[in-house]
Amino acid sequence: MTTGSAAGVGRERSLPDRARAPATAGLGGADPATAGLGGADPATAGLATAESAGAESAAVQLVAAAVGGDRRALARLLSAVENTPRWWPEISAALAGHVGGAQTVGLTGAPGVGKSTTVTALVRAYRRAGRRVGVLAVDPSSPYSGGALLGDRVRMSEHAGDPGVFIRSLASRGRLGGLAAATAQALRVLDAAGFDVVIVETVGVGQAEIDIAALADTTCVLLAPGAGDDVQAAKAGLLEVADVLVVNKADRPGAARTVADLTALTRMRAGARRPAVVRVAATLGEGIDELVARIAAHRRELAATGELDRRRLARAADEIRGLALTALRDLLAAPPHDARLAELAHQVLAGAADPWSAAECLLGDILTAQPAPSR
Ligand SMILES: Nc1nc2c(ncn2[C@@H]2O[C@H](COP(=O)(O)OP(=O)(O)O)[C@@H](O)[C@H]2O)c(=O)[nH]1
Ligand SMILES: [Mg+2]
Repeated sequence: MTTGSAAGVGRERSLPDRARAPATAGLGGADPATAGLGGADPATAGLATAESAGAESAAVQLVAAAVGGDRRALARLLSAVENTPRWWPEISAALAGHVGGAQTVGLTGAPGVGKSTTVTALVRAYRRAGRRVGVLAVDPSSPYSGGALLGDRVRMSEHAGDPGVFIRSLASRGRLGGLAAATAQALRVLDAAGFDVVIVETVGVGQAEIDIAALADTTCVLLAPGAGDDVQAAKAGLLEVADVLVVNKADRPGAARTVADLTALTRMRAGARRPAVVRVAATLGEGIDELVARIAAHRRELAATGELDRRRLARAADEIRGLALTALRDLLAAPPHDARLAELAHQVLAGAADPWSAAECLLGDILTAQPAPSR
């Protein structure tokens, strides 16, 4: 299903509970209360720089345009998210009220296991079902466009010009809270832009990538037959985050063995919910319908058991904690608290204070100097 016109794309999502707040309602564009999180940079006034007083900030305008289906605005918004963390407070304030409607799916696994190929096959399947799909590739080594790997571009070119598909590679430039935080913001942008499904591809090589995988409602961990991939994944903690285990390259020898090994491994998980194990040959499109069905079943189960809300709550709390810690760290490094810190360090060295009471002192100073914004 294609709408043909970019303006129509925001209406395709059929979730009934999706209350679309007016784009400008209650949004804290240039609210000084948000300035603290953005850092002490005078440019924090941010996207609003050239705006006249009382006008909507550029962030609010950009979000409104992206929510309305403007793909160029969406691309610009994602660039702002990627490159300019100090704008996040304004952007995320403007996004509030538009998010929460998308189904998010994470795909992770070792390089070369077939994530991009599987994403492409999933996009095709979701489009056939009339669903609008956003893709975030958090894998600097295999960008979908503008990068080194021609293969990915060629495979994805079948979706070029389809207004129901939006694909974006994310480099690791987000500084405020790191790549996982930048990805969380980008996910929120695609969610607000009305995509029914948002897929995040990330290379499963470290804790940061596992954190990113955990951003999704449903996390698929991909493995390929042989090569001890399953053992590696178990070591990396990847199996722990798997809601669905995908054995890709099932056209290769050893797939049945890998499926059996993984099934045995998941049985050893005491108490925890066991992930489904799905056989896929992404290049041939085999097993993709079953994968789509397993992802949907997992998501239904999450919603039915209340686990979806629990996960989203935990994620929101994590994010707030991360932002608060970052803000606190920034405050510590900035005047006058850095000077106070140096002074306290001298006192500790001279034996006039101990580190614990000095820390309490510093924290007291910060809290009295910067009362928490009340909104
Ligand atoms: N034989 C086989 N090769 C596959 C399959 N899926 C992906 N590949 C190949 O594996 C290579 C890496 O795929 P890619 O999707 O880029 O992996 P990623 O690094 O995990 O994103 C490519 O050459 C694909 O054509 C499959 O199901 N069977
Ligand atoms: Mg890839």
